[in-house]
Amino acid sequence: MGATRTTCAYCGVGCGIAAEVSGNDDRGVVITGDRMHPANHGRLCSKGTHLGETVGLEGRLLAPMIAEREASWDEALGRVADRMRACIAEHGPDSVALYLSGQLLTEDYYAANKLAKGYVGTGNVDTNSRLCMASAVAAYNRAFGEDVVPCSYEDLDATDLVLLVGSNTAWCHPVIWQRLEKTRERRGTKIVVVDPRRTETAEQADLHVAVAPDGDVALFNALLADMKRRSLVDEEYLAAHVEADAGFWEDLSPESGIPDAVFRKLCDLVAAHPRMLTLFSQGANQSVCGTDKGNAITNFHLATGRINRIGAGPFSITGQPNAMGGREVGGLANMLACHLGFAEDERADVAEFWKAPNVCSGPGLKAVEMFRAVHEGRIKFLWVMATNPAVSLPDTGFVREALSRCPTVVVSDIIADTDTGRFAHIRLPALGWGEKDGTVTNSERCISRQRALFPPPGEARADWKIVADVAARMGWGESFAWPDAASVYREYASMTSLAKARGKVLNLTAHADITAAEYEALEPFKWGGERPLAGGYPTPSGKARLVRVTPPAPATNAEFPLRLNTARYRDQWHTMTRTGLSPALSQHRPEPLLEVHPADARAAGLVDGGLGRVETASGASVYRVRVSDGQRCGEVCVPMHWADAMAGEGRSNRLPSRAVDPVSGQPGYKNGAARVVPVKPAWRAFLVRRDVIAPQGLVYWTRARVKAGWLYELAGDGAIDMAALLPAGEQMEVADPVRGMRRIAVRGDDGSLIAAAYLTRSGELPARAWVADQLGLDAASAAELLAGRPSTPLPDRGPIVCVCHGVGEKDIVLALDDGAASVADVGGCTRAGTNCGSCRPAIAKLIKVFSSREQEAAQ
Ligand SMILES: Nc1nc2c(c(=O)[nH]1)N[C@H]1C(S)=C(S)[C@@H](COP(=O)(O)OP(=O)(O)OC[C@H]3O[C@@H](n4cnc5c(=O)[nH]c(N)nc54)[C@H](O)[C@@H]3O)O[C@H]1N2
Ligand SMILES: Nc1nc2c(c(=O)[nH]1)N[C@H]1C(S)=C(S)[C@@H](COP(=O)(O)OP(=O)(O)OC[C@H]3O[C@@H](n4cnc5c(=O)[nH]c(N)nc54)[C@H](O)[C@@H]3O)O[C@H]1N2
Ligand code: SF4
Ligand SMILES: [Mo]
Repeated sequence: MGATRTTCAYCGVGCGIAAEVSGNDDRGVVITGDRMHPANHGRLCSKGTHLGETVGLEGRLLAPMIAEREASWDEALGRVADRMRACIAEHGPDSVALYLSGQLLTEDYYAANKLAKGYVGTGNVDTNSRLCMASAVAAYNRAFGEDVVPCSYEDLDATDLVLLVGSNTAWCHPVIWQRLEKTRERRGTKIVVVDPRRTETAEQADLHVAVAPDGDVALFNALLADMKRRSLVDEEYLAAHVEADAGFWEDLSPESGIPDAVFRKLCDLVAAHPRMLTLFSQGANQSVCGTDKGNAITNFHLATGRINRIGAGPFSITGQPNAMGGREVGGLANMLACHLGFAEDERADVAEFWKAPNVCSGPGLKAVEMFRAVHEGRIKFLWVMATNPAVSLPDTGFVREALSRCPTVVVSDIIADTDTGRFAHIRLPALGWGEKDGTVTNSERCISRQRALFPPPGEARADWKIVADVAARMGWGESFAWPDAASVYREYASMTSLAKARGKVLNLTAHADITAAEYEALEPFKWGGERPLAGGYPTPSGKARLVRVTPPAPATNAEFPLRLNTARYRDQWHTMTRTGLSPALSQHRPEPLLEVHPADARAAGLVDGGLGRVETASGASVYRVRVSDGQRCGEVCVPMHWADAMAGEGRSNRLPSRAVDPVSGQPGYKNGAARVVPVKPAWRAFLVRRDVIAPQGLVYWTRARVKAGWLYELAGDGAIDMAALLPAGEQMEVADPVRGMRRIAVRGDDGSLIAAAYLTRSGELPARAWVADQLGLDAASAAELLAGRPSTPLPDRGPIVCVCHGVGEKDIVLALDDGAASVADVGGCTRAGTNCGSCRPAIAKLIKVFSSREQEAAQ
């Protein structure tokens, strides 16, 4: 069978994939980059490359569930419709809410939006994109009059200066990063990273601006003030295409908030390179002043005329594979549909198009407010699709209280046990990546197809189909009678005529009559083209707007003196429901780390490799401490990924407050108030075992996927109940009561290792990798297992850097010792970095550290 061309399941880069299915029963699939796809031209990062490891049926939800019992679709759909109907009758349509996701396909989004806003009559449809790029959307709307990204990926190839603002591009949009690296090689493009942390992206930059948290508005205002002083404002462009808020120029403060020398360097770079692109992401958006940040950036580009030209513009890079599709169909609570709002004529046109009896009267509640309304009992029916709010919303203590109070929680997911699913009354099994069929829109407005590779597993159905089935039960079947995804897409494309008629850029009417065969063969294409705003701005005056924005006052808090940042890891995706199943992806960061500056660590008594608790006004969570001078003093950072399904601690959204940006409603995840305290458990242990357990009563535990099972890190006080941790089988044991050491290995009936636990109260624990590799094997002797290492010692490879070829940090240092001097040399010696390339920034960093050590040694 030939390869199927589809699109990656993960980030908003939207890489094309060629997938070759190797057999129908084991769902084996060989993944390669699609050379024909304009987003990646064949490149893939570590997550895309290892997609094949996450398409198995492990952990899948394969049948509808009512509470803990399997139900037929008939019963489950009937139950959902009955509850929804009763809720509307008793409490009105606004008591119903849908919480959607940028991981739905456009067709799913369209169907859900139509059901809620047109038929139920509730505006309470919002999406996790509220947590992601609502601020960028609001900024674009304020500046351009429509949510239109004015750039495209071609600009990455043709730019001379790139500012990466609040973006760890090398980890979160790796293929964009690789494209920028190529441009840098070719044109000498300069890269500036604006981020409080020295990330792997910042390590590679020509200039790292370690801005204070939320210092971006001040920085961009000062930058523009400096350009004005240098007469580099484009007066001609301003006169023709832009209007400024009253007092805009007078208010522009020259105070950059960063050290003068760094600011001067930045200004000189910016002055010298008119072909300048600003990519911004969560460090900009996830802030209580995120919309202002977006406008500070956009103001800069408008005022200097660095927009609508090749290689220039303010480019919001999106997170999820279909964050953009949701924005287009109207999945955000403050839009009706297809870039239309709630004006009388817009509502009337939508009602007519949908033949909808019940178009909602105005905007609904945005995500954080939506859950507040659930908490207060104003929303009584909540349907969550393709998102895990019990982990990903801020202040999950509150969110979980809300979920547990809600009379009806419906969850559509692909995974059986998610933190949110634990609160559901009804769970509906959805088709996942590789099974579903439809379209997604990436960061550059490029629409491409996701195509099915496997037949639907179990009872799972497409998300749009589940929505249509519920609509039918509600008596609205005729308007939801799509036979296939192509029909949904056709209806949506045709509906964009309403946007077109209003002079908006969004326009897919060319596809209003697309046939099923054409849809099947659909090639990636960009709505709006390369430079969608070059012909004028979709505002009444045709001009864009310079929005007056002023920097926020610095936040201080005596009780919680540190600033708390939350971020992503290179090889994990969000709440880990899928990437957490991949042994390769779990090697990079097997545990959630609390990154802290050496001075703050010293002051708090935290030690590298120990445990530390972060406390805020909302909650507390425990992490493995990583002391790092990549953090600014006074700031700590934790990952967003760990959920209760994966760990007993490290769930970071216990910590943030529910404060949001006043314009966009996006939470300020990246600048909270916190303090840290050391955690000193009486004992530490690790455990490998074939299956999943959830230990109780510990100070800390996490699990990470290894080839034949799971690796658990554990810590606790008082006695440890080994029996509760280990399965039945033939046990071997050593103990040293003086040092509080105990080691137990368990073999199954066939002699293979099914579990092993290593405990200490004061000493060291063995290295994890070899022990984890023995799971499921019967090769090692009892003595070796209890020693935790083979009798002929293997070289210690250090932490794994390249997950594709399993190359460790120490392997790379050896290659450097042998004379390797570049990332390419290291690749030649060790193969590290030669497959997906996601680890190349890490290798470059090792080279830098190594050569500076060599220099020191030489002096
Ligand atoms: N590996 C991986 N890739 C992903 C995802 C994933 O889960 N894993 N998720 C995808 C999704 S949905 C998204 S939204 C994107 C997110 O992609 P990114 O935005 O790159 O990811 P984050 O790590 O959340 O945040 C980026 C940086 O913002 C910085 N920051 C914090 N506060 C400030 C500030 O005040 N100013 C500035 N300038 N910077 C600040 C943080 O230190 C952090 O390094 O990634 C996508 N890609
Ligand atoms: N502290 C902190 N919190 C954050 C962030 C941060 O930077 N810091 N970032 C925020 C951002 S930008 C984002 S985008 C969110 C992401 O947060 P979430 O959306 O909550 O995270 P995911 O783990 O991607 O959840 C997707 C869920 O959908 C399921 N799923 C996957 N595919 C399908 C499908 O096809 N159909 C259905 N029905 N289900 C499916 C998955 O199993 C999973 O349970 O987190 C936000 N939360
Ligand atoms: S950059 Fe990686 S995660 Fe993002 S779409 Fe491409 S392959 Fe997938
Ligand atoms: Mo996101």
